Amino acid sequence: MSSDIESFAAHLQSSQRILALIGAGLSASSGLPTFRGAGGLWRTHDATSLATPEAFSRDPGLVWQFYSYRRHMALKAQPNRAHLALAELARKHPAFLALSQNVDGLSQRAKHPAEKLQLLHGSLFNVKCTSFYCSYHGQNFTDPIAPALKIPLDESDPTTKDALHTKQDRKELDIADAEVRLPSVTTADLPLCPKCQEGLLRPGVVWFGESLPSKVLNAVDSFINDSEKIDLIMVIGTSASVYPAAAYVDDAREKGARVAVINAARADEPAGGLDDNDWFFEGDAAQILPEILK
Ligand code: BJW
Repeated sequence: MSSDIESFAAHLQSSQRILALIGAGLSASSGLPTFRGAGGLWRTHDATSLATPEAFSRDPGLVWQFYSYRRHMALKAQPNRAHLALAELARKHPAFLALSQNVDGLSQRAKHPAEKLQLLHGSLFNVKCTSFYCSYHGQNFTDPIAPALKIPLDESDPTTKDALHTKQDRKELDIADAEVRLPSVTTADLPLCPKCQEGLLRPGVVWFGESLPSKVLNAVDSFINDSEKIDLIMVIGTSASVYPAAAYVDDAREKGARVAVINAARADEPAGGLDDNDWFFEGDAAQILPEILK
């Protein structure tokens, strides 16, 4: 295992088919929390425990508050230098595909070409109807998606009451903090399907136990299996602990790919471990990617 930028750059240069498996660490320096480790708690809830159909059935109000908060944070965040570097690689390389587990929309806002980006776990800005009888799927960027999900202003902060401060300047309550009171939300306050007007809308993300979109699975399968060889897979800012995403690392290896891991923590290497032939670049993806991709 090496951390030699020159040998990586030479391999990148000669690579004909390249994959990148992307995770939450890519957006960490844009200020968005990861799922596991420090920052993986939303109030008292493990973030992954809210990402299940069971959690939504049990308490749709709480789950919508979690997702509405994340939509708000993602819209306020900016793509960082790693999103931009990957988008540039995607624009200039004819056979590059990014497999993103992220739902925050930052790669799209960095102008990553849509045909070279597969969203494995959906998007915070997709919504779908939960009614068995309705097939509505749509996009929705309205923040908040329903008035009751608006994040309250911090009334104890002087800017809130100061008429000279614009709306944007005013400080909001940090509802991710368990010490801050969460406004009560009932099912009647939650967004309804615009098509059938009856079913509750839910976030268009892939929760545990749900299948990834078949269109996405087919596109990834074609990229990996329609050719004899993959030259390189970059594994960026992900714990590579969620399937089927994590299995793409081994699939690419089986097609001959060399593996380059870019991660803030050396302990978070892909499940099968690293080979002598792999690279590991330890640190912030937003700093490392622009350096190794230039
Ligand atoms: C930095 C950094 C910086 C930080 N710079 N790095 C095979 C074996 C075992 C189990 C299964 C299996 N196949 C399927 C399963 C079940 C399950 C699964 O994988 N379970 C595991 C827990 C074992 N998978 C599923 O249920 C999937 N569905 C499926 O397979 O359907 C068919 C089926 C169903 C049932 C049974 C069998 C088959 C669906 C998975 C959906 C995952 N959904 C979530 C939520 C999405 C919506 C949302 O965002 O809320 O996706 S969970 C969560 O984890 C989210 C993420 O995309 C995903 C991965 O997390 P990620 O991105 O890797 O984040 P972290 O926090 O884990 O890691 C961040 C990394 O960044 C760390 O390494 C840091 O060190 C690093 N870092 N700062 C660089 N600045």
